[in-house]
Amino acid sequence: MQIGLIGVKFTGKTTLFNSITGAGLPTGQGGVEPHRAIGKVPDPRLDRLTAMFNPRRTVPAQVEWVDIPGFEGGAGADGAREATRFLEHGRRVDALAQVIRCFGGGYGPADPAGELATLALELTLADLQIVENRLEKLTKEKQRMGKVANPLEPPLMERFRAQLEAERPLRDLALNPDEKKIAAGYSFLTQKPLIVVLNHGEDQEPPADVAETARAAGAEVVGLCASIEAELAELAPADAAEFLADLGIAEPAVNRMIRASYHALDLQSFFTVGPDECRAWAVRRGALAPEAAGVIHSDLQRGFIRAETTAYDDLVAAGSLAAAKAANKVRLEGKGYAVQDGDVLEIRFSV
Ligand SMILES: Nc1nc2c(ncn2[C@@H]2O[C@H](COP(=O)(O)OP(=O)(O)OP(=O)(O)O)[C@@H](O)[C@H]2O)c(=O)[nH]1
Ligand SMILES: [Mg+2]
Repeated sequence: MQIGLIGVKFTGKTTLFNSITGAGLPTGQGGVEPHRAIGKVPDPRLDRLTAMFNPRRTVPAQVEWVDIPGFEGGAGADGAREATRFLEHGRRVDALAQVIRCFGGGYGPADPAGELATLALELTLADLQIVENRLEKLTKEKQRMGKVANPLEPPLMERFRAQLEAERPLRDLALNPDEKKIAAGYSFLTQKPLIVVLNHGEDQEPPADVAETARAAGAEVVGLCASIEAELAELAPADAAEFLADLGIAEPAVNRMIRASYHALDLQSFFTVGPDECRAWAVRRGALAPEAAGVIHSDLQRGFIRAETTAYDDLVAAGSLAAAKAANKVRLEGKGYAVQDGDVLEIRFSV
């Protein structure tokens, strides 16, 4: 699963990318090629399990981040349309995280509402272009063959066109499974989950009106200060803890952003525990136990028998797996079990 950092130039995308992935890319330089790196998903529950099992290693869940070069937003939508490359990179990721500059300074006055509107317009126009091309093809097909291959498609594309012309994102439309299947073939930008990151100055609050507009468009909104996050990411753990205490917060703000992105991707975590390794694994929400087993190894999915399952809260309350078992909190779940966020699993299998 990939999350793309997107937005106009000089909003702090690369600064944030570095804080999330430790990539150490130069900032303030722009560039035209996207960068990719893996980022850990911070999870206090995994820290707690590590304290409980004292394993040889701890492995957090991971997602891939793509730092997409910024586009010119200053000239408004016309300027932005010249640079369509960022849209192509955006099309290839599973979710978009728009970084918006709320701090002033050397890059001129901040225009967070303008940045939000400009990107929304760009994504909408790009999707509209695809829908119109498709409708044109469908009309020709109808004229030539007397019918179209999939009669569901023309009315769906008409619905998409109306939605986009009203400047509303496609993610707002309720689609049935057949319609979802059709839409999936097009990688529509306004259908992707959107996280809006309001990058504010050191002593500022994120603008509430912009946050509200973004939420109304179905985005998850996170406020943070990327330069503070970058500083934090470079500190030794003890110094970082002191810095956080000074700020009066329990963890770096970027952690909230990573988790919001993880949720936007519709992912959840389950855990495996033991003396060798405590590990968090990313799996689709709603996944059944064999699919979760398959995230660990394909053999575990193929030969799945059952999953010994303990809810995270039950394990913590009991204090150990043995105590959880004694308290009847370890369940034997079969192939039809939908894995829940925080489940601690031990997969029984035979191949
Ligand atoms: N004051 C302040 N400056 C920041 C903040 N975040 C980033 N910057 C600065 O803004 C400049 C641009 O940051 P980048 O992270 O390179 O921005 P970008 O969005 O990757 O830029 P492009 O790749 O050109 O689109 C750098 O000089 C950063 O140091 C912040 O929260 N506050
Ligand atoms: Mg950059």
